[in-house]
Amino acid sequence: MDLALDESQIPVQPHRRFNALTDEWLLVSAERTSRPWRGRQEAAPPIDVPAYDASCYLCPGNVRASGRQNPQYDSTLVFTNDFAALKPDLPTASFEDGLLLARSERGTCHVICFSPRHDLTLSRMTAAEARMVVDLWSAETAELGKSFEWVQVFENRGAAMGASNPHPHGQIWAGDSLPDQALKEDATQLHHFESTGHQLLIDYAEQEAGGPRALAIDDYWLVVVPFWAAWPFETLIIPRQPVGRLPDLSDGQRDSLAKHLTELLRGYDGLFGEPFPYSMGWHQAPFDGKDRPYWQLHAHFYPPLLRASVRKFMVGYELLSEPQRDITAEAAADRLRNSMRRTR
Ligand code: H2U
Ligand code: ZN
Repeated sequence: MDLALDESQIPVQPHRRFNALTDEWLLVSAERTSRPWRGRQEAAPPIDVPAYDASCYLCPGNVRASGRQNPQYDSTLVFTNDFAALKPDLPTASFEDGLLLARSERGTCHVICFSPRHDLTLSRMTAAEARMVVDLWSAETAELGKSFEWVQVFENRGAAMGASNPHPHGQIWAGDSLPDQALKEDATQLHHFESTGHQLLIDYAEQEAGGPRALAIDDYWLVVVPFWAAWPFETLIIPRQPVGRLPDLSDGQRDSLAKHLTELLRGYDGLFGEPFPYSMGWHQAPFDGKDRPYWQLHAHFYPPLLRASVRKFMVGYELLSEPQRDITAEAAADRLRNSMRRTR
């Protein structure tokens, strides 16, 4: 028998949820977190980080691995990654032989420092300081969008996510092709726009506003644990008006975003009482000269921790079949909302 449930009746027993943004399913098997864990424990993040570290390649005035010297910057800094994964000056080339296909990819990689202070984190910045990061993300996007189709702004924070240095920094990679995640979101957003005349994420934000997964909301933004979250404390930040790209954000939207960002990140840090590792990044409309009214700007936060010092591994079933999560999105939202309240 197939029962049509209303939302409050969604079972805690194993079920699958659909990710409308990527057109993928995931398995939710709540209440497995009480199982014993004898595996790897993440190292506690370093405490007593100094405001300036002479051996840090991001601190003002220091010399990087390439031998280049950072200026004595006093707010933010951008430089081309000394070990860039993408290079701008490449001849286009391709290789094809039966099922084997390869194409050259032109692009560039920037490193951005959020602050000269080695010991700060985005979570502990004032809203005014975080606003400078929002402005930097936007300016970099506008600049790189002149030359490249896809501009990926992101931050890896914490050793658990492979960040190489505690100095607050992020990266921007820009390239000529739409990567896989972009292609999936492009297709779902286009389909939704063609069939309804609305942006998919505007409709989604409308549906989540004030609901059990909403973490914060104002006239400009919704912060939410998505219904389809795969990582334990995954979140989405969505502007509530149509916005295609970071440079399109108004002054009011930027100020509000800076406040939401710091509040969310402090909530993350408060969850287990330690700096919370994560990968975050912005998805925005491609820059290929085409009109993309169906694209809605948004940020994904993918933190790996399930419990203090215990990370969720996307292995086994997740790698071979589909993602699986151990606590419901609603339970995660409750805990994160409470932590945000405590740390505000
Ligand atoms: P992550 O911490 O997210 O790895 O970012 C740091 C980046 O900084 C990394 O991509 C670059 C690395 O290549 N880097 C430099 O460009 N110059 C250096 O002197 C060291 C690290
Ligand atoms: Zn530093």
